[in-house]
Amino acid sequence: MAINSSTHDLVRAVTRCRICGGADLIPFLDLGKMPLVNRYLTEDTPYADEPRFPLEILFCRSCCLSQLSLVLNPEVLYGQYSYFSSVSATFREHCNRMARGLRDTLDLGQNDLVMEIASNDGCLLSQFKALDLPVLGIEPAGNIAQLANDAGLRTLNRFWNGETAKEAVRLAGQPRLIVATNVLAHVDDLHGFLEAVASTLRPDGFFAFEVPYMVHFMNRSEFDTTYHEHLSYFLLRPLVQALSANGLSIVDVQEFEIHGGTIRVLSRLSTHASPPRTANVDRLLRWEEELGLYDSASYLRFAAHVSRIKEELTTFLSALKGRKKKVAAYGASAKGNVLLNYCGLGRDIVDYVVDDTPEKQGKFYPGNRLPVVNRDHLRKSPPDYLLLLAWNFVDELVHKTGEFRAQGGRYIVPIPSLRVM
Ligand code: JHZ
Ligand code: ZN
Repeated sequence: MAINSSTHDLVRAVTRCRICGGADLIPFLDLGKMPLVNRYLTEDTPYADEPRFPLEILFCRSCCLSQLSLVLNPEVLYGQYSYFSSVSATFREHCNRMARGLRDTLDLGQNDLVMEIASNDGCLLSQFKALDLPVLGIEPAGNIAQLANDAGLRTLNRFWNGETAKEAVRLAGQPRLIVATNVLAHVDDLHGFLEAVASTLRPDGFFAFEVPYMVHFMNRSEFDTTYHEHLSYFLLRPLVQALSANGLSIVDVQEFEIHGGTIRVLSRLSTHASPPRTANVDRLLRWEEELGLYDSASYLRFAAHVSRIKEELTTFLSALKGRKKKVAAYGASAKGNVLLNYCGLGRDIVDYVVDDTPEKQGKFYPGNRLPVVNRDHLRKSPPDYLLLLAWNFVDELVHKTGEFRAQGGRYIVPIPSLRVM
């Protein structure tokens, strides 16, 4: 879908909390007007086709859910998508462990269907399939669903909702496990989404999902993970409330380092007699409270900290340019573009962004219009410094750029705070 009429891109302004319905929403982080950071441009994309929208987070004082102040049209954001989960070896490994872990914990067998919501290119689903479990993917991006189907992973090209759920059951039967990684934050109608999950699961079924954890967003200054796709920023407390409102009970929660700090929540139907939730659940809830994250004052301090990060990074990069140093970036992540646009960093500072995703190469970052190129550029036009925009994959990126490093190249890691290596 073309993006040229900004009124049709905007669905609504948020005036009530998407979980509790409360209207006591406190704005705490305003990143200004931001383009759609996952909508890569071609050289001749007119500026008029590059709309910008306010990017601001609100904190709900009733249920503690942080959420964007506006909602954009999901068809515009996800009809075609340029993020392919399988590009990162670190994430592929994470998916491999997740599939084996859930298979073992839930004792999944050949009659237990695994359904994945927003299955992307099948990075996780292929791991379940490799364990001989029947699988079905649901993925709204046409280009990505096609790719998964071509790879032999049966995938419905749909957004997840009650209708899709019925269609999925007609096609493949009721799932014993529904998985969803990095998608709950993208969903406006969270209750509709969870209700459809609860009505689809087998009575002995489980719903396991992963979301970036708001504790780390705050503690590690991950403000650049704020973009128009990420409608919600989750603590465990509002998640427990949303699950329970839709007939689901939390069983366990685990923490992982992936994507800057993620929680995996395991839940099941509240009607199904189950053992009490693990101690992890209460430990994290206590932690959130001790950190002051149920109190809006903590959030108001955060914005000042974000301004300092901007100040430090831009001062450092300007000084490098003053010394005629060449700077490039690695990892054309969505968050990387938020960082660049928020800090006002453009082609005068950063020459290009390397990314291994073929669909991003040859395109341009929205906003600053930095060219996205393949890894060969590091050799053809080597920079002195490489800004790691996918700071969540630092080890993998450093590992991949051995030649750059061997020739004296240095890395700049911007988050949680400026680090040069
Ligand atoms: P990455 C993603 O956001 C996607 P993004 C999504 N919006 C979400 O919710 C969050 O994660 C949690 C590239 N790369 O994952 C691939 C290489 O080129 O940090 C990506 O373009 N080579 C659904 O986009 C980018 O970097 C590599 O070796 O903010 C990473 O993007 C590796 C490791 C990555 O986040
Ligand atoms: Zn709320």
